[in-house]
Amino acid sequence: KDKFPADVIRLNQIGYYPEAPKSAVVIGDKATEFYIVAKGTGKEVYRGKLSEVRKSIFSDKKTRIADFSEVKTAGTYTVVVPSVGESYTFEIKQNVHDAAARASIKGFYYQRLSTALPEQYAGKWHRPLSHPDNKVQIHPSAASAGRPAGATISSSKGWLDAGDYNKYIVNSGITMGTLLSAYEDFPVYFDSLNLNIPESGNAIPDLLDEALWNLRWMLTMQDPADGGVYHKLTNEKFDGMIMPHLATRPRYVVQKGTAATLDFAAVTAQAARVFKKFEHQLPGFSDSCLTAATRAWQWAVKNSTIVYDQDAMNKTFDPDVTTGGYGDGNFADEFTWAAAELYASTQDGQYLDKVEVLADHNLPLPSWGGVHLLGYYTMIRFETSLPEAAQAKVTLMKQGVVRFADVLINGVDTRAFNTVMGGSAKDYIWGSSAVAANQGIELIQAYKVTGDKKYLNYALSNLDFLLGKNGTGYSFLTGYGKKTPMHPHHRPSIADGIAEPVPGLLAGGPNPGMQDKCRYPSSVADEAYTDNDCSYASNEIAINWNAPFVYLVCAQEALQPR
Ligand code: G3I
Ligand code: 9MR
Repeated sequence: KDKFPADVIRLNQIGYYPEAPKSAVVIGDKATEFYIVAKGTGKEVYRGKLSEVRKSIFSDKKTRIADFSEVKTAGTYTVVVPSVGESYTFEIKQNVHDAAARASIKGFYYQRLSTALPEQYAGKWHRPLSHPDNKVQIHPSAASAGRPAGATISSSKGWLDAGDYNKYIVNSGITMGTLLSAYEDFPVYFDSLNLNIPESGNAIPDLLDEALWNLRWMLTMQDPADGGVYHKLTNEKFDGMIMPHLATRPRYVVQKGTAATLDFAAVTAQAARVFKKFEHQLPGFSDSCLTAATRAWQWAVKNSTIVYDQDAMNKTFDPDVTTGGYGDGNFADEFTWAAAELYASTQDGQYLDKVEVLADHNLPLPSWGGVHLLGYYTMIRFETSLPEAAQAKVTLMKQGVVRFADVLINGVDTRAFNTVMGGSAKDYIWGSSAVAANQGIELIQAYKVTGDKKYLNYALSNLDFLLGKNGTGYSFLTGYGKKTPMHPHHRPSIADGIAEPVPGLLAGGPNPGMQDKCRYPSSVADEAYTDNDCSYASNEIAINWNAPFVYLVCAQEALQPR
C-alpha cells in the first residue's frame, strides 16, 4: 500500500460521466502506461499510454496524463500505473455527482442561524437554536434619525458567512445571485430536487426555500427610513472556537454602504423575478422585493461613493469592530449588476443606461468584490425577452463571455493538472476554490451562448479539480471524495466534538498568501493548503465559495448528456 500510494494519481475522487472526457494525473515522469481496472472482478478493462511529460508552472513537478475517455461503461474502477500506484476507486455513471450536488446545497442549511437544526434534518450535526438576532444594536456608525445608536432591531435568520458567525451583506450578495441564477438557468433540475430540509414538500423548490432563509434576513438589513443597507451584522470581534448557541455576545448592524446597498438591490430585484412564480405561496412577496430593490437603488444613486472602510470607522466610532471587512472601493461593477437585475425585472430603460459593457476582453471573474459578470449572465439569460434597446449590449456581452472563455481554456491541454484552473498564479488567492468554480460558471455561459460542448467539458475539468485532480490531492468538499478536509476552520465543526466536519462545505483551497501563519506542507501556489483548523486562509469554508460549486455541479448534472 505505502509502496504504491493512491495519492500519486490525482483524479476526480467521485467519478466521471460516461460520455464526458476523463483523465487522471500521474505525478512523476517515469511511467509510460496505465490500466483501468474494474473493482470487484479486478479485470483490466482498458490499457492506455500516458501523455508526454508536462511541467508545472508553479513547482518542479512533472506529470503525465492518463486519458481514459473511451471507457464509457458504468462501473467502479481504479487507475493502475505499474510500479507507481493505484488510484482511489471512482465511478463512471450517469448523474455521478448527484450526491455531491445535493450535499453542497444542504451545506447552506447547516449554516442557518436563528433556528435549531433538529436531528431529523441535520443528522449527527444537529444543534440547538442560536443567534436569534432579535435584539441587534444599531452601531453608532449606523445611527439615523429613526434609529439612534443603541436602539435595537430584529434581524434574524440568514446564514453564518463562513467559519465565523457574522452575516455580511456584500458576501451574501454574490452568494444569493449565484444560487438564484442557478435556479433561473436550470429550473427543471431544481424543481424535483429534495434536500430533506424543514420546507421540503411545500410547493417551492428546496433550493429556493434555502435561499429564502437568507433573503428574509437580508430584507431586514435595509433602513426603512431611507432605503440604504447596513454593511453587516456582526460581533465586535471574532468569537472563539465555540458552538453557535454559546456565542451570545452583543451583535450590531454597522454603517450603510454603497456596495452593500447595490448588492442588496441586485439580489432583491432578481428575487422579485424568481418568486413571482410563487405568488400563490408567498402573496405579495415578489412585489415587496421589487420595492426594496428600487429603494436601495435610489439610495445608492444618491450615495454613490460610500466605502465601507472599517479602520476609518473605528477611528470615529466605538465600539471597534474587527470582524471580516469585505471592503470594496470600486462600485462600477455593483452598479452594473444591480442595474442589470432591475432592468431584467422591470425593463425600465433608466436601468439599461447604467449597465456598463466592458471593452476589455479579459473580464474580471466574479468574486465578492467584483460582480460585473453577474450582470452579463442575467442580460444574456433574458436576451430573447428583453426589448430591442438592449440587444446591442447583449451582443457585446455574449462576445465578451466567449472571448473570456477562450482565454481561460488556452493552454489547458499542456497544463500539468489538465484543468482550466491553474493557468496562472493569480488563480491561487484566498478562496481559490471559488476561482475554480467561477471559471466553471463562466465556461458554462460560453457553452449556453455558442452551444459548443467543449466549453461544458472544460468547465467539468474544474469540477475535477475541486474533487481531487489538483496539486494537493484533496477533494475540497467536506465528506465527498476519498481524501477530504477533516479540520476546516469552521467553528461548529471544530466545537461539536464530532470527528467528521459538517458535510457539503467547500474549503477555501490553495493560497500561497498563507495569511493565517499556520504551518503549510508546501508554499507552492497550487499546493499551499493545509487541512488544519488554524488555517482560515486555506481551510475555512464560506457561502460565496459553496454557491459557485453548487452552480457548477448542478449545471453539469443538468447538462451532461444521458
Ligand atoms: O485585491 C488584491 C489584489 O489586487 C491582489 O493581486 C491580491 C494578491 O493576493 O490580493 C487581493 O486582495 C485580497 C482580497 O481578499 C481580495 O481577493 C487580499 O490579499 C486578501 O487578504 C483578501 O482575503 C479576504 C479575507 O476575507 C480577508 O479579508 C477573502 O477574499 C475573503 O473571502 C475573506 O472573507 C472572510 C471574511 O472576512 C470573514 N468571514 C470568513 C471569510 C472567509 O475566510
Ligand atoms: O476565525 C476568523 C475567520 O473566520 C476569518 O476569515 C479570519 C480572517 O478575517 O479571521 C479569523 O479569526 C482570526 C483572527 O483574524 C486573528 N486571530 C485568530 C482568529 C481565529 O483564528
